[in-house]
Amino acid sequence: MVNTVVQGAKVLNFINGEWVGSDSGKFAPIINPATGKSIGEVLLSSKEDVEKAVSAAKKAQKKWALVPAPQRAEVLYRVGALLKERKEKLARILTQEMGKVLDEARGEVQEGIDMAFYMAGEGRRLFGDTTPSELKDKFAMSVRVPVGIVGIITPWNFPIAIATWKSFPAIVAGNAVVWKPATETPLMAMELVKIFEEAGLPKGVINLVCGAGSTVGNSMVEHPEIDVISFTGSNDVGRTIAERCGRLLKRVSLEMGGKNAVIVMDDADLSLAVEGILWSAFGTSGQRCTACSRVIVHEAVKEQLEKKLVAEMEKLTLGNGLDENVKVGPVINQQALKKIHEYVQIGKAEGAKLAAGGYVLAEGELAEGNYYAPTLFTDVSPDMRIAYEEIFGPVVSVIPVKTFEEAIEVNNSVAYGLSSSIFTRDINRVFAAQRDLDTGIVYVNAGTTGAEIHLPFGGTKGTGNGHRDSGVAALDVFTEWKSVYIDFSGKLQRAQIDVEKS
Ligand code: UN1
Repeated sequence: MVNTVVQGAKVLNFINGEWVGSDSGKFAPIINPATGKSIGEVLLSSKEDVEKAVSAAKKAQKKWALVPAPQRAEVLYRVGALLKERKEKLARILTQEMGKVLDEARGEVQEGIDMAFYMAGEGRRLFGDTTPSELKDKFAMSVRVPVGIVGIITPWNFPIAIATWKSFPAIVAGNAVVWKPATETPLMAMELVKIFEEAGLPKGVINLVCGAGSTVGNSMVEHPEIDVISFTGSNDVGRTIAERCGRLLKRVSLEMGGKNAVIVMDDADLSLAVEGILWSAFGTSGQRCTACSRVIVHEAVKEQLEKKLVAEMEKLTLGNGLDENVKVGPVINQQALKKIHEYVQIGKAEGAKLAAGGYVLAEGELAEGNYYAPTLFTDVSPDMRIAYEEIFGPVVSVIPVKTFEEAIEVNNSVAYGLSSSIFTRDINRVFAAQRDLDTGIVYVNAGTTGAEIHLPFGGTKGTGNGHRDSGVAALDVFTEWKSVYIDFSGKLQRAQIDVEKS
């Protein structure tokens, strides 16, 4: 049993292969959300630190791009092996830093391991296309080339998995990376960077610049030598980044959350639906972009479903995620706790019925952490704010509907489009739903969470801007297409003009 207790950790920047401080001389505490206690501190960088990281990345990238891709992939295989070896230790640090329960922390590290081996395999593919030319004795192909320097900005809710979704494809494709992790979760960033270091990634290919607020992020977005920004985080920040990148003609990939629904039809296996809802709504305390925060239920099974749900919710144990019996951990910080509680007041004022939860755990040991009781609202209508705004906490709204068509319509009525799910045994509804649900991810007879790393991850509408993390699709963010024409006719052939003569 690995029993890592984190205390007094200090996270610095990693620039050009060295762990370094900043002239800012400032640090912020890292707080364990389960206890409210500081477990370390993280450097707060300045614009100059971003400059240093970019110049290191620039130098390193030129050489890295010339390393054959199968050799670049060897580093990722080693990263994958180290992640696997350290899975338990990393999961324990992750639980203490972010709060999610151990099983989920293990699952998150597993996503990183899977991503490492999957993207390492890409080192022997990175497929391009060959295409016939219009002209005789002319060869045409399109190849993927690295974009150059990639800026990645990652959130606290999946501090290691999302970092691997972004950095692994960027690195295997021949880019260098400047990475700003979330202020709340720099320990996982430090651990991943150490693994890159041990795996033999040349210096400067990955650079870590820690910070809080917008200083580091803004400097990255505005930096003329950072070619792409890949961001996962809040809608407000994402939109600001998109505006700035738009002005600079900088490619930007955004993933900004969801208002994901589970649809339960009248022919559903209700016990299975309840399990699916519990797992996807209260796992990670509802702090996943993919978390279920709406249940759209056919009126014929509404009462039965609600009863079962409330009964099962009462069994959920809240507490420190290091305890294997705990099912729901804390939320990330006091600010989040406050926001969740405010939404609960909004729901009540809007006339929704509070069927379970709705309070902060304010007594005993739990009062020291940021614990919110799993909460269920019933009799919610789609026009209430709790039904269409992202709460990012353990709060679910049950919305009754009369038909399958109405269920689809309600699902699609929100401004987000990340994930959705339907529980039904009707094969025709299954096919119609996978076509008509307008989200980037659709589940049938499963909750809204649990995306696998070899499929594209992302969504429609306010969730993003059309790009995808994960899967081969991620390479579209981190590569340029180059079209190459090789004429071996020995004469000047003029495309479009000489076609008939050739
Ligand atoms: C996120 O919340 O941003 O599908 C990522 C899931 C996880 C990843 C979630 N595999 O729930």
